Amino acid sequence: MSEPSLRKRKAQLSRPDSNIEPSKPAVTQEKSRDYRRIIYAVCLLSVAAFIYQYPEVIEKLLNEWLGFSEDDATIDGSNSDSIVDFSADVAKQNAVVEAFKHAWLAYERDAMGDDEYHPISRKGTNLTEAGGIGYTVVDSIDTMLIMGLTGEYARSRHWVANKMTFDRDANFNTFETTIRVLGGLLSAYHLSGQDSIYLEKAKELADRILPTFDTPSGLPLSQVNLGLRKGVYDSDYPGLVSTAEVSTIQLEFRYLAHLTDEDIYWEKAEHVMAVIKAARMPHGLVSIFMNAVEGKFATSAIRLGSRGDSYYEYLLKQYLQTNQTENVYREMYDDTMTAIHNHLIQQSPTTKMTYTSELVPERNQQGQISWRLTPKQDHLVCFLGGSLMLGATKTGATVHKISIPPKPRELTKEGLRDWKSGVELVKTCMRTYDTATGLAPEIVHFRIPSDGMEVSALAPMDWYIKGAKHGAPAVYDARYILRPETIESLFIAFRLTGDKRYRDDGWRIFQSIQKHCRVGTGGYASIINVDQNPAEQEDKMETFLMSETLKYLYLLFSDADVLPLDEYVFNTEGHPLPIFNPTIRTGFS
Ligand code: DMJ
Repeated sequence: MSEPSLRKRKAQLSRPDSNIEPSKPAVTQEKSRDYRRIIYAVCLLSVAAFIYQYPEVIEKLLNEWLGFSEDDATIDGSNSDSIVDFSADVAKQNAVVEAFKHAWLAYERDAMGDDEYHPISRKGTNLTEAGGIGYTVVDSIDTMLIMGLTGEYARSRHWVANKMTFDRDANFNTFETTIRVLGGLLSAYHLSGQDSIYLEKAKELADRILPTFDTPSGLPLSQVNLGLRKGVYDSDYPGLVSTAEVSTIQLEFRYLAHLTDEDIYWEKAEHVMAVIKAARMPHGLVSIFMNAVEGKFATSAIRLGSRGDSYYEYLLKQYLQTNQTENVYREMYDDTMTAIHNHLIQQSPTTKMTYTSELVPERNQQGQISWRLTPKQDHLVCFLGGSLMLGATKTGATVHKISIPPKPRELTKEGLRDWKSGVELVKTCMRTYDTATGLAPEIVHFRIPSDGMEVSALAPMDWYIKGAKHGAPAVYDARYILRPETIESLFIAFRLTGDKRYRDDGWRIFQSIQKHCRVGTGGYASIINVDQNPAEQEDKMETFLMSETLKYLYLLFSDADVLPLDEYVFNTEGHPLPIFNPTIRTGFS
């Protein structure tokens, strides 16, 4: 019993008659009963008026009393009944189409068919001495189809049908060739209404890649000699393959298996996932390198950035591509998202920016390994915000059809966790665009108490570009190479919430690209230092500008009926592939 109530009881015991009222005359008693009735009536009327005026408060109290902890409000606190406006912003879409044409027409004029383009020198180059394989052309075709650029599309198709060849005796990166060329061909096949030329080429390319899987573990080698049809070890990392690379080919090979009815494509790619699952490390995260002979993780960093990123991305997308029928991917995804929250997701000390850190292994003199948490985040990680939000509405949903934006009660505890982290990560990525050019650097570091840095212009409150110094040559981390990840997340976030702020953010980035990366004579260049205005350009236009950055911007301003997220998964290079019900079942659990 609590102190005050004990005290009250003692007082009552010491005054035994205190509850007994002196008797009153009958008329007075009648009058006081009338007063009480009036007071009750006034109270009742007030309650009724309050309920009438504020029904939602009563509903909330009732829900709480009934055990529903959450009310019906949407997750961002907005009005759940408001109608989300998904109509296209045509003016902004047209501006993006104009930018695409500015990039494509310059490439077509100066370097048609070459793998890469250098807009300042107005030259093309190939990845190898043996000649090009259509990197830029194939990476751009589906964007032309989506944007309705019929002339550009017809010329590109003609090039694929008449000039493209994979008979090149040279080593190409297995993963890059798969995501850009195989993914591009498959997407073009679907979006063109099944033009068979693309499927023929896709099949030929996949057949040339298949020998890379002939390793003792079944993990594909990093490089492939397309002409000789042979897997090749990367001499920079003897015996090793990168985790993201081996686990980011599955959407492409599975879709090809579905289209051709040839299980071999799926079986080879799926086996990689079984090897990764069997090699699971205790915390559920993955190191960025694996041993191609043993199929085990090599002691190497754990991160969501380079060489790690798309492993996490494809866990979710493999589950989505198969129409959420393959539980093994769902389990791997859920397990991994919990591990990410337990080990990698952090908050900056001052303004509580959510970010992901890296775990770097360090070996002591006795040979024991400990893991150092490093507050470093690649721009590449910015895919994760949108991915977490999308995952929350799929593996974290309690209802079949989730609202836009979701309501808290429509998400599981983990779904809510992932949604909130996703929203926060998108905000963080946007804040890394707060630079002199309005463009984000390749790599940011977040402040931690032990960094011993003063707060200054170059080391502000929460994040900074490591090694950047006024007047000194720009560091590698300070570049912006036309990367798409933040825009990709903005696109997904907009589709899942209808929140206009995501469109506004995307528009801001687009305007900065226009201002600093656009080359007057045609094309777009990377910039060397995001904190230098006017920016110095670098003579390289990455192919993902046309396959991802401009495509996601266009889709951000499109009507939500264009490539709906319930019907498509985008491969890691931005190539949309349709979701389907698989006839081949996954053979591991
Ligand atoms: C793209 O080639 C792909 O998105 C890949 O997964 C990682 N990086 C680039 C774009 O930044």
